[in-house]
Amino acid sequence: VKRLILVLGDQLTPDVRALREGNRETDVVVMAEVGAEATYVDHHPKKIAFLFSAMRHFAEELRRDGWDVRYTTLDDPENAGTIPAELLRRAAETGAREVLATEPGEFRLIEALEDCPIPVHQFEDDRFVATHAEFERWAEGRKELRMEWFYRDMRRKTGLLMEDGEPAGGKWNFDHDNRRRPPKTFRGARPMHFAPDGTTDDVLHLVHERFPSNHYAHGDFWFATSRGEARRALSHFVAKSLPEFGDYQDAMMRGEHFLNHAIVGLYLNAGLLGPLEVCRAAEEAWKAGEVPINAAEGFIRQIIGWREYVRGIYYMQGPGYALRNALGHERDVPAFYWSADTAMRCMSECVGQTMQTAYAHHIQRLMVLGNFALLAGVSPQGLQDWFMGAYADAYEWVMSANVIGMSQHADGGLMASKPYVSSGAYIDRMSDYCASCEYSVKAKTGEGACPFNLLYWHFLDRHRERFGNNPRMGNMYRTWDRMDDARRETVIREADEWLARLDRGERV
Ligand code: DLZ
Ligand code: SF4
Repeated sequence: VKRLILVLGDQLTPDVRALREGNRETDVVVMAEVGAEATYVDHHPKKIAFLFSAMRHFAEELRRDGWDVRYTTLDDPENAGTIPAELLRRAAETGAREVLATEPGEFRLIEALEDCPIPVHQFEDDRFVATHAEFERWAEGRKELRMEWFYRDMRRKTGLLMEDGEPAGGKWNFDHDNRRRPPKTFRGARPMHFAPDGTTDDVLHLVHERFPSNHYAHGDFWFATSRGEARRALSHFVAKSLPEFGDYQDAMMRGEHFLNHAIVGLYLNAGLLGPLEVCRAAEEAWKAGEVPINAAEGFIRQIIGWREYVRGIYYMQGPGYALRNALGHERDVPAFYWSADTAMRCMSECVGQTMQTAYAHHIQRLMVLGNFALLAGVSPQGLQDWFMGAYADAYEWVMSANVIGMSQHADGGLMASKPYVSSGAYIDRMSDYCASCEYSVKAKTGEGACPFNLLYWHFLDRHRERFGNNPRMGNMYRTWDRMDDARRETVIREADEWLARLDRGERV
């Protein structure tokens, strides 16, 4: 009997579960570029172009491997517009009565497949180190979830950077060495660029016509769009950037969009690379003496530690997680998240590079874009939608725990024991942004005071009931309490005035 095998845009792996379960002699692969997936959030056109081009290249690969692939392009007049509707159309066309699917990375789509009039069997996606059951077993009965403990289990499970059952180099985590302040001249090797081929050109043209974004940039597309290219990008990173990746991992420099970051998250999350092949490449380079342990460990931890951990939380917590708003934050995402038009240099740099490249690194996301939103009381759901659209690597399974949990503390502390807030001083230490800002990072109040400084105290003050007794925040509250009353009043009044200007749509 003929069955359909659904392959989604982020399942571009030859041995993805549904393909393994299927039969290439009798089954038919369904892939579709659909309006519903391309518009459920305001995606960056480079994200859409990357996925469509990678999907088209992957479909060709499958055909070469002997699969019958029914591929629907976005501009196909028969295009039914959604994944379930495309499945029904292909079922009618082929006579198939059943669909094999790999579980999607978003509950929205999992539910749509469950509701599909034709039976869809959703197999667990096993392109990850930990299974759902394994994560749940690990999490069960723990009062607090902390990535570090989970990560050690994943090191033991994979054997990565392990020597006779002990962590290589005598420590599990070398992060202490990775938070150095960057020298002024710090640059980094740029990620490998790929010239668009004919397939990518077609897609770029289509995306330009159909998704004429008035904020995100279309031009200068250089992402890898096939597995072969993605592997070359990985090798390039390991050779050129990984040796220096560790030391200044958290640094931010004006006009330098990539520093020594790998820019493989989008390839990993779409399935062009697998987590273990990426980690083994880093481990091999360390074994060969080409990269120091702090760089290899820090990189591998992002993948088998953090990436697996946020995924585990998403599936364990269920669809309600993304709706949580423990701090009751309701402000709209400020307009400058789409325009970069703000006097705050850190924000204009991070938003501007996002608009340009569909990429920003973890500290730009967490300590600038996320930090500001948390301090200003922006809706976590609004912010999550923004992140989902802005970044080429974004899907809900990876974004929810990062944005709702880690960044916005909207899960009430499940993921992080204290909120990730900082004043301007942290940004100044890790970047060269403040030197060219219209605000002064040194000024705590008055004309030109850095908004991060004002809003930091505003945040602590308005959430005193929740955080006042948090031992990890004791120092912050003691500092606040030591200020005299008049000063505290000035800070709060100026922060309120600043927020009022933001709400009136003034340039801030
Ligand atoms: C993100 C995305 C976009 C923009 N377009 C498509 C598409 O047209 N067809 C498709 O199969 N997948 C697309 N995707 C990826 C899906 O949204 C993704 O599979 C789900 O969000 C689950 O992770
Ligand atoms: Fe950002 Fe404040 Fe520094 Fe300006 S002074 S770049 S607003 S941290």
